[in-house]
Amino acid sequence: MSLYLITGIGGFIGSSIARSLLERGQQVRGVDNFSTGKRENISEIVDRIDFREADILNLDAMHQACNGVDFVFHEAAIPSVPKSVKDPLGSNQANIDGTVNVLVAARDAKVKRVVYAASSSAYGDTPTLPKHEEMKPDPISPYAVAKLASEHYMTSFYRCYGLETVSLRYFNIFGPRQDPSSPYSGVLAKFITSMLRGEQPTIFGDGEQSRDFTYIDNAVAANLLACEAPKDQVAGQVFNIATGRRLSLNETLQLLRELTGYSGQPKYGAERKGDIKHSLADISRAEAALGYKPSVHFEEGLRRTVGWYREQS
Ligand code: UD2
Repeated sequence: MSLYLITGIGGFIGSSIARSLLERGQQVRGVDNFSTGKRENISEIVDRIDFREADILNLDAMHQACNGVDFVFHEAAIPSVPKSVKDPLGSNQANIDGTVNVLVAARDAKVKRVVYAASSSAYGDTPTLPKHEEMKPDPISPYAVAKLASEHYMTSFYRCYGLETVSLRYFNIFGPRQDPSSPYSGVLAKFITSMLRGEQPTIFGDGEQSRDFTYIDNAVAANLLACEAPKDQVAGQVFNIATGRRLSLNETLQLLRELTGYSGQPKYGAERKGDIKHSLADISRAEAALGYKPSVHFEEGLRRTVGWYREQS
């Protein structure tokens, strides 16, 4: 049995990793300051984990959290493109300074490996599709810059201190428990919950922008594989985690009309600043090095997600 630390355990992705580890009989410790995470995401598991309310910007708390830990999943972040455009300093602190704190604490505690929640936003709007890891990054938003900087810190800590790190570039992860309630929430959580309420969803731009939407179970599986993969294949490296297929928002909305029963039309608004047009991943590197294969395809993930939000409402 290993001890895993999850930063951002109250978040949608962190709490999903925690549940999966508990199902496998592993020991879980988690930290969250609930700036974006939610207590209800861990309410049903809180008595089976070692939970500490703490901010990743508190280095002492991170040192204590890393004590005795085998693996760290660093999921804590302020995860939003538009929020970072509005508040670049806040994004920089949480998404870069916070990462360096976690890395210093993990290095000092001699953690075996740190797996990091990187972002597809690092690629920016370069026209080449699909995006593969050898491409030169071209981040647009402060959020994308911060996520890319933290990837570089991951690699730097492997090179300078020998701390094994793996960066997983998530492509628009979605699924149950993703927070729909903030103006900065992920588009699918917002669309699904408003359509289930019979309310009109808003598309920013013409709706022809596309994403490689990735169901949460695929991301969780990738994280577990990233801990198990041999060091010489993964340490200090970056991997796309996605499905290798993209859909436009207009196409997605059509699928959601069938799944939610919402028959109205969307409202079209102004394009969002810092947004990118198309996103699609080449996942061959993750397949080869991690043995990653997306097991839940988009439509099935969407069906499960709509089912979950419907149960909640
Ligand atoms: C970026 C990253 C993603 C993850 C995420 C964290 C890319 C391609 N993806 O997601 O991997 O790191 O940041 O937040 O950079 N939209 C609407 N209506 C709404 C809400 C959003 O039309 O009510 C549009 C939005 O303008 C964008 C698309 O939906 O074109 C997706 O937006 P998002 O906020 O769900 O995710 P995105 O792509 O910024």
